[in-house]
Amino acid sequence: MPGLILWGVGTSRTIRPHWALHELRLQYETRPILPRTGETQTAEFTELNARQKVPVLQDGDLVLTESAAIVTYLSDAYGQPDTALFPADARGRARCLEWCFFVISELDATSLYVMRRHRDLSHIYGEAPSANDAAATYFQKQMRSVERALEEGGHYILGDRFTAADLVLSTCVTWAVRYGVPVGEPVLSYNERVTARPAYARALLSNAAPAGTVRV
Ligand SMILES: N[C@@H](CCC(=O)N[C@@H](CS)C(=O)NCC(=O)O)C(=O)O
Repeated sequence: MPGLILWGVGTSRTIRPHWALHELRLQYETRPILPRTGETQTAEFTELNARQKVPVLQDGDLVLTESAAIVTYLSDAYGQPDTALFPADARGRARCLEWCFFVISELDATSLYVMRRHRDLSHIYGEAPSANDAAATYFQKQMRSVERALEEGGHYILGDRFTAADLVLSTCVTWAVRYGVPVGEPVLSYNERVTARPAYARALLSNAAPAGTVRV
């Protein structure tokens, strides 16, 4: 069994690789460090990730950051025909990557993370109510493409098979619901379906922050 080590717990980004590891039924060790505790600022961690962010995956001498890149690598390196998180054919893989990049750039970075910075983390990044409102509106507009994909009738975003696109998308839908951004019924039922997966329940446990941690 490979020596997989995952750094980071407690966030919508860290749950992605935990979830992928459980979908792929891999054994791994967790280093349960959290943002804004000082744990991402240590010399040891900065040596691994100069960006001082979680999640980080170590697989032997490979050190990988960025949640969606980690999910992709894990599936490519360890996916079996029944567990892989990407379609095997080039076009299917491209479509899945297209969704992953869309989710990470449009839903996460441009919408939800803007809200996170200027709401929960406004003591660090400043108050910006109009940026918050615009980000919520933008999120809802971008979600129309998700609604349309689901209208095509598949159980998952690319049809009948759960893929990395569902994994990353679901973490953003859950995040939006937590922030009170309106999400339509078809997307909510889709998200219930996806988060009912046993691997998600295990990922939630693996991603739980240690009791008593203080974040600044
Ligand atoms: N695009 C990155 C974002 C990673 C990120 O921003 N991580 C935050 C936690 S969600 C972090 O580690 N912040 C460092 C800190 O605040 O100490 C990914 O998807 O992995």
